[in-house]
This record gives sequence, structure tokens and C-alpha cells, in this order.
Amino acid sequence: MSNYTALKTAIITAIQAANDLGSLEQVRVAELGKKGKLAEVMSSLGKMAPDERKAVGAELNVIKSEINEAFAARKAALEQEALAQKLAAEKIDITLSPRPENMGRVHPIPQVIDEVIAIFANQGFVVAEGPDVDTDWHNFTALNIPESHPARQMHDTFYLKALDDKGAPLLLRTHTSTVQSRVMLNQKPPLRVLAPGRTFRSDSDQTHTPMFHQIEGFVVDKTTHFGHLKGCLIDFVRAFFEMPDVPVRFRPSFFPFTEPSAEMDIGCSRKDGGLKIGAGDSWLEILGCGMIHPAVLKNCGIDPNEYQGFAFGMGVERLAMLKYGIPDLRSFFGGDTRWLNHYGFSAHDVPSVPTGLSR
Ligand code: 2U9
Repeated sequence: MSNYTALKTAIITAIQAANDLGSLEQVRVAELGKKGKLAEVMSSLGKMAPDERKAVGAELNVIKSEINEAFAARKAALEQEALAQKLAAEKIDITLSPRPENMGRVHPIPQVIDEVIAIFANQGFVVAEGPDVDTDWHNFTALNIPESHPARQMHDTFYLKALDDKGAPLLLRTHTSTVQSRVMLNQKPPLRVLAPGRTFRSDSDQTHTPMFHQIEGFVVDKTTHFGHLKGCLIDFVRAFFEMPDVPVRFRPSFFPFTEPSAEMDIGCSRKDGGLKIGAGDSWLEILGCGMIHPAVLKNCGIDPNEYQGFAFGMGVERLAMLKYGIPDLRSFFGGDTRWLNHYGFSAHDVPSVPTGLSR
């Protein structure tokens, strides 16, 4: 065996003995690198006589390519092994149930929205959604709030530079009633629809944030009347506050899109600045409601001589504050994870009426 063959055997043995990519790299540097043994032998060619150089050069080229092949094969095998190990270590058993402690907390807003949806879904309502950016017509005119109506000023609307196809500025919807006018225009009664979503008003102080959430609902059918409204909403507040005997009352009110209109209060007691929901000596406003104004039905393509309906609306932040004792409206949007850990919900607390709404 020539010296060169012995060198080749030694290098290939070292390559094959490397049992991970790190030690293979060490072998490459020591044996095949610029200062490695193979390079040393190659550089000796320069000192040889031409005939000898030709013969040894040819032999060394064969040896070099055999070594390179052995190196590439070992590298591929070790990479394959490393990948297999990595995949085995990262293996996830998707049949295991998720661990809630690794899933973060659910914010009270989506949690309360899901609770409200669960209750109304039980009464046969379906959820509808619409765009945050909407037209003046859907937000105001369709809902019996014509131009110059004082309610337009009261809504502190955010208008956008972009115009709709009638040349009126688009706006950020000030209530989710825009969804309801769209549904009425696109679907035929009987309708039983719940519209949760973000709404926007240019108002910011301790009890107002420029973005807040509403849930509105409405029912349209041939014989829907105020008694249905009362039954539906009394059932809702009792289920939501998980208090089957909470007293309720309806107070006359005004909204441009409902006639007659009312506000619904639930019983409570107030002591030393605290508030307790349930039978007591005081009342707490929970939601607004009323029979849909015939002009609204007409604007939305429904014949008011054939159909009538009721509608209601409530603020989600307010519901969440009352139910879960959250004192500060602005904290909902503070992005403080300590707050979320305290007031948030486990991802496993999926609200449903039969299994319970809250933890
Ligand atoms: C259509 C017709 C009528 C929805 C209604 C209210 C009463 C109401 C407010 C309560 C608190 C919103 O978050 S809040 O400020 N809402 O009082 N909303 S009736 O009436 C509709 C909706 C759609 C087509």
C-alpha cells in the first residue's frame, strides 16, 4: 500500500468515525482544509520531477475524489440523522387536549360577546357582521336619522376622506345598526339577527373610548309585538347575570329607529359606593330597545303594513364591567398582561347556556 493509500484510508476512517456534524467539521478542517494533511501532500507535487508529478498527481486526484465522496455521503447521513432527531424532539401529539396555561387568556370583550351570542342563539337568533367603514346612508338615513337630525351630532362621527358612490363621505360606523339595515335589505323576513361588533365615536373620557363594542339584535315577522320583546330581553338578562329572579323594568325612552322605545333596567342595591345586582332599592340601565320604526322597515325594503319587529342594543364593555366587577373602562384597551391575567378567561371557558356561561 502506497503512503497515499494509507493516508486515504486514515482520512476516510476519520470521516466515518465522526458521529455528529460538529466532529465531521473538525475532520474536514484537519484533513481536507487549506492546512490539512491532503493539502500538504498536494503542495509537495510542486517539488517533484514532471514525470513523477504526473503519476502522483493522477493518483492523488483519484484519492481526493474518493475522500470527497466519503465526506459528502457521511455529511448527508449525519444531516438526515440530525433532522430525524429534531423532528422526534419537536413531535406534537395533536390528539392531546390543549393546555390552557400555554394558550394565553381570552379578553373579557370577546368572552362576553360569546356569552351573549350563546343566549340569543338559544332563542333562534343568527349572528351577522358588517364592515367597520360604512356609508352615511346605512349608518343614519336608513335608520330614520335624516340629515340635520340632532342625533347625527350626538353620535360624534368619525368621517373619512373617501366618498361613497353618492359622493357622501364614508364613516366609521357609530353603531352596529348598520349591519341590521344591510340584513333587512338582503334577506327576507322572518328575521332573527344578532349583530356584535366594534363601533366608533369621537369621544374620549373616563366613561367613553373612541372605539367600543355593541351588540344589537332584531326580530322581524308578521305578528312580532312588544310582548315578544319583553319576553326575549327578560330571558336574556336573567341568563346573562345568571340570576333567574333579577327584577326588571322598562322605562319609556326615545330612539329615532324605534317607536315606541324603552330602556330596560335591572334591580340592584348600592351601598358605600358599591353596586350589587339583584333585588334591591335601586335600578341599573342595561339596554335600549323598541319596536322598529315603520320608516326604517320601509327604507330597508320591508313592507311595514305586512311586517313589524323589535330591536335592542347594548354596550359590551358596560355588560362586562357589571358582570365581572371591572372598575375602569379604559383598562379594556390598555394592553396590560397583568390585567388580562386577572380579568381574562381560560380558553376552555367556552360559554354555552346548558354548561354555564361563566367560570
Ligand atoms: C335597526 C332598527 C333598530 C337597535 C337599538 C338601541 C335601542 C340602543 C344603545 C344602547 C347602549 C347602543 O351601546 S349603546 O350606546 N342602543 O339603545 N339600539 S334599539 O335598534 C335597531 C337596530 C337596527 C334596523
